[in-house]
Amino acid sequence: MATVTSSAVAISSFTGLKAGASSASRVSTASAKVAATPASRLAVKASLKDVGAVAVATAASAMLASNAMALEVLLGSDDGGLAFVPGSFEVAAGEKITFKNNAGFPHNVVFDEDEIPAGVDVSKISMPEEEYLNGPGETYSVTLSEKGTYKFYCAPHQGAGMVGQVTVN
Ligand code: CU1
Repeated sequence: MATVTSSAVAISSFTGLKAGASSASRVSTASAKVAATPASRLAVKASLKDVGAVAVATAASAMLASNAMALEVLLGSDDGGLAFVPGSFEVAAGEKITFKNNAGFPHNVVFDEDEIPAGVDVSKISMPEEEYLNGPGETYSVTLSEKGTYKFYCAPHQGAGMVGQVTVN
């Protein structure tokens, strides 16, 4: 049972696909358990590629079970890396995306005005460049309604490679 729980957590945080608030709180609780046992966390990471297909299937079922659509992206990887996790992902138009401080903060989320669909106002989807999420667990949420590919970055860590991409379908 413990193994199943760990896998489910890894799937949720790495694909960012999940549905609803009840799912979110379950992930938080289980994340803490995983973090407390470094060995199992490593094992989960190592198996991520293998469970990728399962992750998609699980997320799809969860979404069918709930109309609430939301996706969570971690700011900073569990090992302290300056990255969005996942760094590249897809959402449905109108699906809420929540960026959540995980490690290595302060972070922020700024969309690149030259790398978003035509007609989208970059100031309406970005955090201000000089505004940061400073505390653990702080979030920034955005909903994208125009289909296309959007690129974004963390202003303080762009130079360190903290960039991401989302495709809205
Ligand atoms: Cu950052």
